[in-house]
Amino acid sequence: MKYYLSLIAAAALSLSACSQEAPAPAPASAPVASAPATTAAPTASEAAPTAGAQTAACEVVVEGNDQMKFNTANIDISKQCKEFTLTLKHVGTMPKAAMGHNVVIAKTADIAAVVADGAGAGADGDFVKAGDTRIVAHTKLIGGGEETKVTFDPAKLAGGDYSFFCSFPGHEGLMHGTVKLVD
Ligand SMILES: [Cu+2]
Repeated sequence: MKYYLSLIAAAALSLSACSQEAPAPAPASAPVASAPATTAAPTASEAAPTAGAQTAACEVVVEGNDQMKFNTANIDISKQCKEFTLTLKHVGTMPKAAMGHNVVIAKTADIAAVVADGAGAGADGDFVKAGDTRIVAHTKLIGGGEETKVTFDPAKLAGGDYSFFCSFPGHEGLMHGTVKLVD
């Protein structure tokens, strides 16, 4: 009985505390404010490894530079991904006409033909032949400081040996890597 009474008293106290004045919620907001702070920390530390551990997320950021290099040689895509987004960042400063980059995904065996046919499209055509069915996905051609992205269905990669590469004439030799579906 004593227990019940004290419960009721506590309830009454908290009720009156809540309904009466602002000071009651104020201390409550202090722990609330610290909660996002603690969740923000792990989020930030998760973000860092994302560049290397691409399998976890259904997206990847690939950087291209003025030295005609991508910053990765492998893109692993989880089979769980319904769609996959590839972001290309040109971290250099050279213009598109001189050092433009794109990312094209096609079968490794088709790279040479896709690049050769893409050359005719010119920079304005992203060095990609219009309607090229060998291409699974490709970004626009961009210059230094620019960024672009493309989203595609990873199921298209099933059962094949695929690569990503830049189809700017002369770049593929240095700018290519594998694209694999992983568990
Ligand atoms: Cu390039």
